[in-house]
Amino acid sequence: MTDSYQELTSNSALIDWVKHVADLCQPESIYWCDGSQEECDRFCNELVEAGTFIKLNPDKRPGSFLARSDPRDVARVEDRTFICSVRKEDAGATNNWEDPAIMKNRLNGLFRGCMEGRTMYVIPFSMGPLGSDIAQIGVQLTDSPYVVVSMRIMARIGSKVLDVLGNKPFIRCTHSIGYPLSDGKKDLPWPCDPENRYIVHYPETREVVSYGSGYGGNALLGKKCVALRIASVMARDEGWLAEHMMIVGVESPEGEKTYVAGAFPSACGKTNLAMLIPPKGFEGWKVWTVGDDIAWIKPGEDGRMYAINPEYGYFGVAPGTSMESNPAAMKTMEKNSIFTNVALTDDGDVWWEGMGGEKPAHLIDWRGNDWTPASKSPAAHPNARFTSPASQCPSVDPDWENPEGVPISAFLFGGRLSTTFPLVYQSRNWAHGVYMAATLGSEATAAADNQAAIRRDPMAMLPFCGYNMGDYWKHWLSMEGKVKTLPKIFRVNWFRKAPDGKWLWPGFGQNMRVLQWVVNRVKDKVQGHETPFGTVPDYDDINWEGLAYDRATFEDLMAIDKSNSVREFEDQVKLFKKIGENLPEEMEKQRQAMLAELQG
Ligand code: SAT
Ligand code: MN
Repeated sequence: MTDSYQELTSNSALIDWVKHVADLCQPESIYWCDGSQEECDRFCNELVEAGTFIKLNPDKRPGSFLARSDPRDVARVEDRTFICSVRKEDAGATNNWEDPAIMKNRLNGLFRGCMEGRTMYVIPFSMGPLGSDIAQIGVQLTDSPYVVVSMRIMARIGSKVLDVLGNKPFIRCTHSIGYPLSDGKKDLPWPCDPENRYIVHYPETREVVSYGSGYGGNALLGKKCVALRIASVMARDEGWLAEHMMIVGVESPEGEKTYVAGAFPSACGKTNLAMLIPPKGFEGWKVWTVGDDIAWIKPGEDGRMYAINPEYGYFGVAPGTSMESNPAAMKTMEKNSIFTNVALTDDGDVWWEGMGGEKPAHLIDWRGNDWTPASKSPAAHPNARFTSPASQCPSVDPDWENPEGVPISAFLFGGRLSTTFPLVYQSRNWAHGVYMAATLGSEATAAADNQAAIRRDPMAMLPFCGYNMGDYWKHWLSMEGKVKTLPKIFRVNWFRKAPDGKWLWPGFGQNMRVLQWVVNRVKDKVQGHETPFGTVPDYDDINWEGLAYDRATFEDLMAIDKSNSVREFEDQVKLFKKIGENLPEEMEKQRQAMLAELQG
């Protein structure tokens, strides 16, 4: 056995680790993935035979499949996600922590014999273009073929990764669905162990161990586990940023391209922004997609920050995605895609709520039951997903695989806020911008008193920062000393409402008007004016061609209400208290300055 491994790789640490995990998990066989199309087709056929996959109608959706998960395994499980740093303080107040020795012991118990009767797949993967200085190599061991074919879309996998890896160290990712086929036990279409799920990170040794779930970020370990939680720790140690950000290139009719990266908590239209189609009035403009979810950003030799998208595909929320809201996403998933927990049409295609058009008269819902428009429950699960190759995106940036990355000129941070926050404002300086990003959040519920409670989600990284949140903010602040030309920082809010509850801003493609202002600010082409929040556009600074939007509505959209704002800045104390001892002094200084501005 060992001999044949040595034909695949000379990396003896990798071979030893694979053998060690196999000894523990007792799989029936071990399979090293080469990443080829032939291999993928074979696994997809096996998944169809096992009942995990339904092959979609090849005339409608070539090369595509539908999977229905166990209804108990439908999303990331944050309460079962742990950062097991050596010191508890290094995980901080916003992460679950357990002593690594205790956790390893517990997981060893769960993993013992957990792959009996199954194949253990070895998936070498590269987050980032193969061979890029910014890329990182990991190896995932898993007993789920669904994970293998999904990872092949989401990351660059297979033999070519082993060639680049050589004898170098790699990020160890161990995954099991936790459903051994011992004593002739029958398999299920979606085997899992929802009672015992664990998503565990050991930041010091750059390891991930995941048990019991086959879904999304719980199981495709290159994504949130490696590219955010582990990478954020590497970034801290090495002086770069691993962020939960989309990346776009905004191209003017003159062909000038400005790259912008943006962080948004969930349900803020991040994917739509990443694939924005400029509206009427922006003829000759183009928005190019570099990434929809994650950005790794490093200082370049010219003193600017360069970003890559470490992923190879999109794992997007299907419900709400339509030809109106996001035509580029719809085109991306026309073929070679895996759909999970969407509904199946009678002609073998997919459907979900918010897809547009008429509701089909009959569907099979995400649980496998008959569904009609009279049914009470949704046909697709609200967290149903499409998994599609980024290369199929019609707006994919020609430089999306550039190993050097693309130069970032601006960072956007945006929550979903119905009051208080204007459409857009720019920070006064770097530290002020970091403070604006750290206090980011979305409204938790619509409240009666005109100001709902804000669920804070610093930099949209709350579930993804692999270390102490206070130290993470310090790391962001420290960039000022290290990077010559830092991106400018902006807060945006597409979701402000009038007192009568109507949206003040149309959003979607119209957000282009804001992107253009951001680009103009970065290039010093417009001034705007100062407010207690930061620099805001004047009405005449925005291109209104193609949109009837009057001055009075714009004033409402941009208005800064003193009492609401004071309440906001006072409310931020709760988050700062939670961060505790590791809170950088600068944060409280910024908060006090904002209050003073408002009250002055
Ligand atoms: O399931 S993922 O973590 O990949 C997506 C998400 O929940 O944000
Ligand atoms: Mn995300």
